[in-house]
Amino acid sequence: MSTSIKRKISYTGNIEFSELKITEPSSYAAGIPGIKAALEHVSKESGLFRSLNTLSRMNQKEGFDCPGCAWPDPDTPSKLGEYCENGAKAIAEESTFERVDSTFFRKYSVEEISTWTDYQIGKSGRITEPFVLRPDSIHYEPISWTDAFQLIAEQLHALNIPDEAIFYTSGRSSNEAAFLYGLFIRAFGTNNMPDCSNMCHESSGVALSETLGIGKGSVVLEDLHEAEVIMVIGQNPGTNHPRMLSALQKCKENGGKVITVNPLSESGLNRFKNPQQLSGIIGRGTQLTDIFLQVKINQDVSLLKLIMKRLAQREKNGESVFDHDFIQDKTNGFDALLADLDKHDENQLLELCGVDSSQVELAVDLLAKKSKIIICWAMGLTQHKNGVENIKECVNLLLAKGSIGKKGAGTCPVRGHSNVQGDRSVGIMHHVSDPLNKALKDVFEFDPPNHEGLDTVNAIQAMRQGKAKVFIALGGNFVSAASDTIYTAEALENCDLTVSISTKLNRTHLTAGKTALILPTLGRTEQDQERFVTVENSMGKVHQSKGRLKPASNQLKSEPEIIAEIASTYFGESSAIDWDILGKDYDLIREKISEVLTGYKDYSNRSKGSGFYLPNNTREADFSKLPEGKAQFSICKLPDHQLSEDEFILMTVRSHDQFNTTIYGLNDRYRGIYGERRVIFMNPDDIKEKGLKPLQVVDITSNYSGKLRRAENFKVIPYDIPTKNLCAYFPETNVLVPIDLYAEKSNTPASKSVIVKIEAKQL
Ligand SMILES: Nc1nc2c(c(=O)[nH]1)N[C@H]1C(S)=C(S)[C@@H](COP(=O)(O)OP(=O)(O)OC[C@H]3O[C@@H](n4cnc5c(=O)[nH]c(N)nc54)[C@H](O)[C@@H]3O)O[C@H]1N2
Ligand SMILES: Nc1nc2c(c(=O)[nH]1)N[C@H]1C(S)=C(S)[C@@H](COP(=O)(O)OP(=O)(O)OC[C@H]3O[C@@H](n4cnc5c(=O)[nH]c(N)nc54)[C@H](O)[C@@H]3O)O[C@H]1N2
Ligand SMILES: [Mo]
Repeated sequence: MSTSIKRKISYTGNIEFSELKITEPSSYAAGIPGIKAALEHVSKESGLFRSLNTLSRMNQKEGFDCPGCAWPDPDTPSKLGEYCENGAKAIAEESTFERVDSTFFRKYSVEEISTWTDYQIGKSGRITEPFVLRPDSIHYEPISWTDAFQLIAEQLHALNIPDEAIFYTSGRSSNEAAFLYGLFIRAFGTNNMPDCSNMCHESSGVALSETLGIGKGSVVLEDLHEAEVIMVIGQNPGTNHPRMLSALQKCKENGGKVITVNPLSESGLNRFKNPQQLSGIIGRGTQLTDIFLQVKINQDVSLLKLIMKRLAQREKNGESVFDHDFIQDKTNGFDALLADLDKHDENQLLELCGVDSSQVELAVDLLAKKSKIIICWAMGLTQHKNGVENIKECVNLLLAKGSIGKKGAGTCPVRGHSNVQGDRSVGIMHHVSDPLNKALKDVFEFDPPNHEGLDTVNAIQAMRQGKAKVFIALGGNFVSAASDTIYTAEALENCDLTVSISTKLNRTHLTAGKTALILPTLGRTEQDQERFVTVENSMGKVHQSKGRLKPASNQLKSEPEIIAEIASTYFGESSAIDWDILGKDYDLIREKISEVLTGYKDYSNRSKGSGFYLPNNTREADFSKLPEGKAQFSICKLPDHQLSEDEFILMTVRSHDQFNTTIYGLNDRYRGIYGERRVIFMNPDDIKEKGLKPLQVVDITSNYSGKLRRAENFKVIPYDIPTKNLCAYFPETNVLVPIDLYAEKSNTPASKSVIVKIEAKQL
């Protein structure tokens, strides 16, 4: 074996500024600028005709599932194609004409590519064939598929125990790929299956399982149309789930009201001009938010307690507010909740949450009278130290109002990646599930490991400490997505082998182990012979997805094929499972899924057309699996942030032009930012108090557990954000998120509450 060199990799890339232009934040979402932006992105990347043809297939019954978010499709999609601006950008990104081929890697070393920004790296294009980075080299070079699989098998066999391998999953993989991957990993002998969920809705999963008995939401799309009140907390749907705006619009048309809880007044939640309606193009659009509660970062528990305290007070005054029959029959712990609310001081709660008392009263008024209430939430609640309790507090409100298990009411954690929920449902999970293990043993005749595996945070620690030596990723961009970029990069570089099954080049390919492989795969939009795959949307509906475009290269393999070949090369003749056949025949994979898991009967057939819903106990108000067969109220603590005079609390969010670590462009149109990502949003009073000026250049530092972290070069943007609160984009700010700062119970990195200081840059 060749000697291993230390490569000189930049973990963050170029931090120079580009051309910043700022305007007032947009007063509405979508409309003509949305259509224009969509067309610009698609025609630049892959030609206008090809793109329009592709867009018209998106989210149609015979088409492919949008590789963007997991928002469900209506049963009768629009003839125009059920897509949105950001879905169009996701397609453009995948169907680009740019290519990362052997010429590209001969020209650029990993050292050089690492100095580029994530935006530049992503724009390099689609990967055309398998590549290897040898221990003594700084250039990827082509390798045959057979040799690549052989290399993986050798390294896996060389481990002392299976737990020295880590198998990451991002959320774009189909159910078929994810099931096969989980099957191989367990047959190999480990539960080390960190996935992007760990950084995302893990807090929701934990909170909902403990309180309602299922780690998923309870509503379906029609419930949103019927709801009397929808609360949107800690979520920016205008950018991240644009098609949700149509559902909010329908709710409004039916007389419903929308309460928004957010430190920022996000344009997408204000006025919405639906691009698929004439009135949305030439009219004024629909005002979505009725009541805006501008909460301070991570003070949602204080706000929700205040709302419930005032509701309880009304009840004491003789108003009928809570659903006592539901509380009596279906829940546990309501009296304790009331007693806890009594202990809290109204003024303290008001001060903590920072919301105007009269605004809170408007919300209380509405909630008191209505019972068809839905709470939608996303990363603004999950990515805090008390992420799990944030969600439990939402469940408290819904339970008290009897807003669970009935039409037009319930929980709506709005998922991220298009199939993150499906991947979990079919077995990507670092925890041990006894029923799953038993079923796998019955169907496949092996003993799955019955000890817990590693999640994302713990997997990084294990690689860092040399306890894990092989890292395999089914999609994603681990180094840029995970917290503490430098720490995570060093952990990956510590591995003997890192393998990325990817569509496009990203930073994780550069923070490579001693040896690294890139295995290129088909994207969601591309033809996979005549096969189709299936995915599960945010509301638990499983349906098929079939790509139509010509693949980016004739050397790509599908994800199931790659996984099957890794497995068959590793096991050779010694496995009872016929991996080669499974890798070819997705109907057979689906048959096996239906034998192992409940809810997938007649899977292939039922997934055609508009698909089928998986069982969901909360939807039926069935809590029989919980203690005493009841849904559980929870007592949640107030978050405790002791900020010193010069400290701020920073939330790291998405701009309008990115999908996680994939940067589509440099604009954040709704927030009025153009041409630059290294910006920090700050309250004008704080800017003044610190003696700073708008657009001044600063560094952001965090000092957690005695370790100083620094993100350099950000321009200060005066913005309507609560004082002592800051906002900046990830992944640029992930260097600041401490590896050991994560949510209790779910281990989700607390990337929305990083304590930081601002240092004016000496230029
Ligand atoms: N176009 C596009 N679509 C996407 C993605 C993308 O990157 N681009 N990512 C996908 C993925 S994986 C996910 S998980 C989702 C993410 O969807 P979101 O969760 O909407 O994404 P974020 O940008 O992280 O936005 C968090 C929102 O929460 C608010 N917030 C932050 N902290 C707090 C808080 O303490 N309290 C409250 N009440 N609000 C807070 C922020 O102001 C912001 O509006 O989107 C999915 N869809
Ligand atoms: N600071 C901070 N950090 C965060 C967050 C935050 O809000 N703040 N959000 C977190 C969240 S919610 C999430 S979900 C994670 C996301 O974490 P990841 O899922 O790991 O990251 P992505 O950026 O979505 O991954 C993009 C890469 O996936 C590959 N890819 C795209 N499509 C496919 C496909 O069809 N198949 C395969 N095999 N590969 C494909 C491409 O190579 C692309 O470069 O990031 C988390 N990190
Ligand atoms: Mo996510």
